[in-house]
Amino acid sequence: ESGERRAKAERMFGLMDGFLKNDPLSLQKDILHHVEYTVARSRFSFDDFEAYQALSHSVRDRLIERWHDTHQYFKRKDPKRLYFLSLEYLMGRSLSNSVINLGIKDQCADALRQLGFEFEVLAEQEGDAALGNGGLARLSACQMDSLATLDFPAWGYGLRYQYGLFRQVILDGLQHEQPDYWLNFGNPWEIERVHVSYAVKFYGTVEEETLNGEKYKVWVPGEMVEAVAYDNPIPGYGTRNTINLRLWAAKPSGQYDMGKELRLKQQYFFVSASLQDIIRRFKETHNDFDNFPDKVALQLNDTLPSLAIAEVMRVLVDEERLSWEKAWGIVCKLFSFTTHTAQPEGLEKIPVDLIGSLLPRHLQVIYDINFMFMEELKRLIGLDYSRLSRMSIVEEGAVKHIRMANLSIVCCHTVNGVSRVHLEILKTRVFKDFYDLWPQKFQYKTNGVTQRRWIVVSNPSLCALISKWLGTEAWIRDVDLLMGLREYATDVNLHQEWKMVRRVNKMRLAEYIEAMSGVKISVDAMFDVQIKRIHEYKRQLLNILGIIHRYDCIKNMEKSDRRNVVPRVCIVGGKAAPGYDIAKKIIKLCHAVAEKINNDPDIGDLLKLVFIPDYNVSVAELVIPGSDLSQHISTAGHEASGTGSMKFLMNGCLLLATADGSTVEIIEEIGEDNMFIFGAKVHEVSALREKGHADKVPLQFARVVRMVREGYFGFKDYFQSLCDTVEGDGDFFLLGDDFTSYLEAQAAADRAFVDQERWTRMSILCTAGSGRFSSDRTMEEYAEKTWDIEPCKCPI
Ligand code: F55
Repeated sequence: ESGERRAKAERMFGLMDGFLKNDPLSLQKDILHHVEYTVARSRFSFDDFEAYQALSHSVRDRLIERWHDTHQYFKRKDPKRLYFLSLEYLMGRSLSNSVINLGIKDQCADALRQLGFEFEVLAEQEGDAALGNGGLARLSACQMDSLATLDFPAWGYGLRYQYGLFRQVILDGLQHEQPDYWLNFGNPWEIERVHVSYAVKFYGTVEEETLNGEKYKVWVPGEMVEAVAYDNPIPGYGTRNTINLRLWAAKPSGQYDMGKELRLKQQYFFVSASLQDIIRRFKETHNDFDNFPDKVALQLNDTLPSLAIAEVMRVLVDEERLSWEKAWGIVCKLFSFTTHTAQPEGLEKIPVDLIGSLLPRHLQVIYDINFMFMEELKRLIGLDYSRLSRMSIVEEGAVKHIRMANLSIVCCHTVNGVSRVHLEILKTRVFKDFYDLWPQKFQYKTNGVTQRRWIVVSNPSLCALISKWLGTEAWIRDVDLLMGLREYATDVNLHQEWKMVRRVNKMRLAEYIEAMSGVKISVDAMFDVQIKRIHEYKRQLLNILGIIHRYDCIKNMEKSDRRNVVPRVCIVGGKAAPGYDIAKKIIKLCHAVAEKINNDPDIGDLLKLVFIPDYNVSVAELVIPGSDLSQHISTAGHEASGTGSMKFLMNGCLLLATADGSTVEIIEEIGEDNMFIFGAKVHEVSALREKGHADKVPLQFARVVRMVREGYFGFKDYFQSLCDTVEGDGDFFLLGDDFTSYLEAQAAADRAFVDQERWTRMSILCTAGSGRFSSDRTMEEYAEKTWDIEPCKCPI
C-alpha cells in the first residue's frame, strides 16, 4: 500500500521534471510562464508591476517546494513543535527577503536584466504587509525569520486582517488615518487553503448534560464564523527549511469581517482556529493527551492570545472529557508567555460582562482557575487580603475585569521579559507579588532583530563590504562573526570604503526626502533620526525641544561663530494611535517647527527638520542605512526593550540614548565611549518624580517651552495643552530633568562628528558589536530555556 503510494509519487515527481531550477535561463522561462498564465498579460507586453507579479509567482513556486519538503520532514520526524501565537506581524515586503533567503537573488537579477527589467525597480512595486502596530509586531516577524533559519520546527499563527495598519497622511501638519487596502493588488506570498477551515463559536449559553452518570458542560453557541487558513511560507537563510505562518481569515458570509469586529472577538477567533488546527495535527499521530506537552509548546506573544489558556482547558475538559485535574496538569506544562510592557497601565484587562456574553463557557473556566489559584494562594501566604486581591485574576470594582496578565502568569510555566532591566522591573514592580511567589517562573530573553532583513536586504552595499573584510558571508547565519570587524576598526582602507557606503546610502535617503517633502538636504550634514511610534514616554517632544534650542542658539550666535556649527538634518517619523491627542500634537509641533526652521534664510544648511510620513517597515529599510545618529530617548524604566536601536547599530549608526530597556545591554557590548548616553537612570526616576520639578527647571528648557507657548511657531492655543504635559508637576516623563544632559549628549555627538576618523571608527565598532542583538541569539535562548525544542533540519 505505502510502496504503491511511493511509486505513484515518484512517477509524478518525474512528470514534474524534478525541482525548479535556479539558473537565469530557467528563471526567465518561469517568469514568462507566469506573465502568460498567472498575470495573463498579452504576450508579451508587461509593465514593472506585472513583472513584479510574475517574478513573485516564480519565487513563490520555489518557496512552495521547500515548504512541502520541510513539512513532510517535520511530519516524519515528529519533533516537539513550537507554536508561536501572535495577533500581530509586521512583515513588510517579501520579495527581496525571499530571494535572498533562497539564495537566488543574483540569478533573479540576471534573468530580469535579460528580460529588460531591473530587480530593484520591481522590488519597489511591492506594498508592505502591515498586520500590526509597532515593536511587538516587527519582533514577531524577525523571530519567524530566525526560527526558519535555525531549522526549528516552528509554526506561526496570526490573523489575516482585511486592512493593514492605517496609512498616515499629513495635511497641514496633522495626521489623518486612511485605510490600508493591502490585498487590493493581490498577494502572491500567501496560499489560500480553502479546505483548512474551522467553525468558531460565539455567544449562546452553557448547558449541563449527563452521560453515563457523568455531568459535563456543553456550550450551545449563538453564532458561528468559519475560519479559513492562508499560509505564508517563511524561508530560512542557507537552509532548505521553510516554515509556515498561518493566518486566519473569516470566510466571507456577508455579515463578517474580522477587521471590523471587536477585539475580543478577533482574539477568540484566532485562538479557536489555531488550537483546532494544532490539536488536529497532534491527533494525527497521537491518541493520548498525556504527551501533548512533550510534542507541543505554545508561546503567547503578550497577553493578546491568552484566551488560548481557557480554550485548551475547555477543549480538554468538555470535548476530550479529561478530568479538570488532568487537563490542568497538561495546561501548566504547555504555555509560556512574553510580556512587552514595563508599565502596569499597559496590562490588558477585559470586562467580565463582555467575556460572559461572547464566551460564556470561557468565563466559567477562568473563574474556576481563579478559585483554585486563590485557594492555593491562601494556603501559601495566608489571609493577606490586599495581596490576594492584587493577585486575583478577577479585578473587583464598579466594572469587573479579567486581568489577562494574571491569568497568563498563573497558567504559564515561564514568564519572559524582553531585556534584563525589563525583568528587573517585572520582579520589583509590575509582577512583584507573583515573583515573590514563583521566582523560578521569571526569565528574560533580550530581544533581537534579524540581520537578514536589517543588513542583507536593506543595506546590500554594507553587506558586501562586511563580507569582503571578514572574508566570508558566514556572519549572515553566525552573527557573532561580526566581531571580527573590530580588528579593522582603525584600518584606513576600511574607513574609506565604509564612509563611501554610508554616503551613498545617505544620498539615497536625501533623494527620498526631497521627493517626499520638497526639502533639499546636504549629505555632508549629520543625519539625526528618530523613527518609532509616537508616544509621550518615547519623548519625541524632548527631541523637538532640543531642535528648537539648537535653532535658537544658531539665531543668537555671532555670524562668524556659525562656521563652527555642525550641520544637522533632523529626521522624525512615526504614527500616532488614532485616539492619542497628545501624540498627534507632537506631530503637528514637529511640522510647525520644521516650517519655521527650513524657511529661515539665516539657517540654511546648518539645520533642517523633516518629518517622514507613513513610517513603516520599508521606510525603515531606507532610512536606517542612511542615518548617522539615531535617538532612543525614552524615560528610563519605560521602554521594555526597544528594537529599533539594534537595527541602527547593525548598520553602523551611532546611538544617542538613555540607559533604558536593551540599551543598557548595548552599552555593555559597545562601550559607553562609542555611544552618547544621557539622562536619569532607571533607579533614579521615582525619586525625581517625587521631588517634583517646578522649582529647578533649567532655564534653557523653560525658554524653549515658552517659545512654543507664546506662538513662535504659530498655533499658539493648540500647543498649550502639549506644553502643560512637560511643565510644572505635569512633567511625568521628566523632560525638564533630562534636558541639560540631553543637550550635553547632543554636543558630544557634534564633537565626535567633526572628527570623521573617530566617527567612522565608532561606526565600525557599532556594527562589530551588534551580534548579540540578533534574533538568532534570542530564538536559541527561547528554544533551550523556555520551549525545550531542537532543530529539525530538512535534508537537501
Ligand atoms: C499592541 C497591542 C496591545 Cl493591546 C498592546 C501593545 C501593543 C504593542 O504594539 N506593543 C509593543 O509594540 N511593545 C513593544 O514591544 C517591543 C518588542 O518586545 C519592545 O521592544 C518595546 O519596548 C515595546 O514597547
